[in-house]
Amino acid sequence: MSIQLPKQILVATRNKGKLAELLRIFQEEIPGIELLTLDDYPDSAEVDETGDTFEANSLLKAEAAYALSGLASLADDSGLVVDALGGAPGVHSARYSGKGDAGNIERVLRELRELEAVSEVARTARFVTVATYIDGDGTIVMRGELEGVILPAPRGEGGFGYDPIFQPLGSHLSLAEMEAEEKDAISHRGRALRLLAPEVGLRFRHS
Ligand code: ITT
Repeated sequence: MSIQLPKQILVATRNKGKLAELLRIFQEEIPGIELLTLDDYPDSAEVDETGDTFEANSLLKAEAAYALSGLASLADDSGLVVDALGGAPGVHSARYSGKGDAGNIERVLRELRELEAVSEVARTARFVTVATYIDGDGTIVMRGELEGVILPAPRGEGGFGYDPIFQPLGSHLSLAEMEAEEKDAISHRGRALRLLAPEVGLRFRHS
């Protein structure tokens, strides 16, 4: 029996922070695979994320990448789920304020403050990633979550997105105060990819 690795996988995200994490984690889990990015497909259209679940949007993005490239493709749909905000920003995390990461953070903190002005509020939240991989043999979907609390104000310069206001349970650091590898080891994205990678590895075995 020989093990044959594919030449290439297309990592289908336009988010630079996410891309860096996906490349780092996937490379570590399945070394020896060439990872392409959407920079290799400059004319690819942005995918309309019309689904109302992380699973639906992750699948839309993976399918679009696979249709575009014909290559094995990996997509990540993710977001921050804040209990006191009824699960918002959720699947709308990327464009919650329409004003980028800083605006998104501001909106979450403002909405929590407004609730706190009325009554006591739980600041519990979780990050969710649904990673979807598609090749000629079909689709693999894995979900990873990270539980934590929303801090009263941003802390740290690392990571991306909502990292400065998210403190994982059991940690005294925000995700933005951690080293990249420290975040990967516990993150929603790390968890989803560490579940996905062995399944992807199995796909490439030929008897
Ligand atoms: P692609 O669709 O091109 O992958 P996107 O940024 O639009 O990029 P999503 O729709 O999945 O991706 O939105 C995810 C948003 O959730 C992202 O823009 C961040 O605001 C937030 N997010 C996801 N993972 C995060 C993480 O690990 N740390 C901080 N924020 C994160």
